Amino acid sequence: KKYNIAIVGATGMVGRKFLQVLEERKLPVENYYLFASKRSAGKKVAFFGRDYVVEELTETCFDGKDIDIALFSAGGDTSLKFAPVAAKAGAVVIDNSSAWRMDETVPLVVPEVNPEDIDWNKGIIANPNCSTIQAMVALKPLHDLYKIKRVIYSTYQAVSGAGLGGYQDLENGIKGEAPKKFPHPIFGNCLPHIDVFLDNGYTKEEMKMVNETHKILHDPSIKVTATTVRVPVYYGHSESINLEFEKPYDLAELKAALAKAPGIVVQDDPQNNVYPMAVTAADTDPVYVGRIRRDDTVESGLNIWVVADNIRKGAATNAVQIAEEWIRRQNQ
Ligand code: A2P
Ligand code: 11C
Repeated sequence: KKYNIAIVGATGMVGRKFLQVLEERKLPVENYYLFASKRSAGKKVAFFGRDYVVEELTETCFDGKDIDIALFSAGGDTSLKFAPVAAKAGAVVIDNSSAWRMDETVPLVVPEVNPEDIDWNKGIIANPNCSTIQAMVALKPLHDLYKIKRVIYSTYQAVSGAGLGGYQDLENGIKGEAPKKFPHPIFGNCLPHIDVFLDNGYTKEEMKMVNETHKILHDPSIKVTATTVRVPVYYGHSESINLEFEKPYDLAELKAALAKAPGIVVQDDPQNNVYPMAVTAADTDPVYVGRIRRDDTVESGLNIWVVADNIRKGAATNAVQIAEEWIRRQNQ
């Protein structure tokens, strides 16, 4: 069988990366349909060597198209309103926004970690936040072996995570212009502020990391805390992750487990200056793990450094991998 795929938000930053990733990975596809707002209706987008005309997203735009999979990245409000419309029209929606992630009827999936959750979808599958996705790929093999008791995330997140506006704030900031997207300059600076501040003093980004970790690992007992920071990097989120395990571990065995886990590339040769970096992770799909070392301040502690491209594995690639896994499960 060949499938019909819709891309909603096809003109956006993540939407365009959806198209690039779909071109790279060979999915069994009959037809593609591209949707965006009224502003883009009629625009032509080059895709698979031909021009696709962008259609306006409306209540009836999916009718009669027999769409099997709808990849959404058009903002939370658009997803809230239109994901159910696409699902009702018969598609499985893979939604990149935060709108549905914590809904109990919606699975939140990283294909290397919890692909089985795809099976209980009721028409919508959520793609996690970028900073959560890369952490989950790294933590899953360790949680399986040693059971994580506590996690401390400290992130160093690229401006592209905030969309085109974030990207431009860095680009224009270098030229001395004032920021428009961020409340302070990002060039030459670090902002301990991603998304909005909540009543508990944490940002929404920090609480996404806490809540999504519990949901994806199916374990609300893990103690999780986070500080998320915007840094002057274009692409690639970096994360210092401090872990405490229930069980003792052997460091060589732990490194070997990471090296053979799906989706991970270990880069850990500090003597030769080899460790994950945003500039080498940018525009690639793996999650890179390095600086793997014991934290001796607790019984069974570990520090790792985890880097991935936030627009690829953090968004488009993970969503397309969910689509691939959904197709695989349809044909089992
Ligand atoms: P458009 O280009 O027509 O505005 P980004 O995350 O880079 O800002 O991109 C957002 C994507 O979501 C774009 O493709 C944008 O389309 C689309 N989008 C935003 N609002 C809507 C809406 N109300 N209906 C449909 N698509 C929307
Ligand atoms: C950032 N993580 O880097 C955010 C962007 O919930 O999908 C992704 C927001 C989300 O700013």
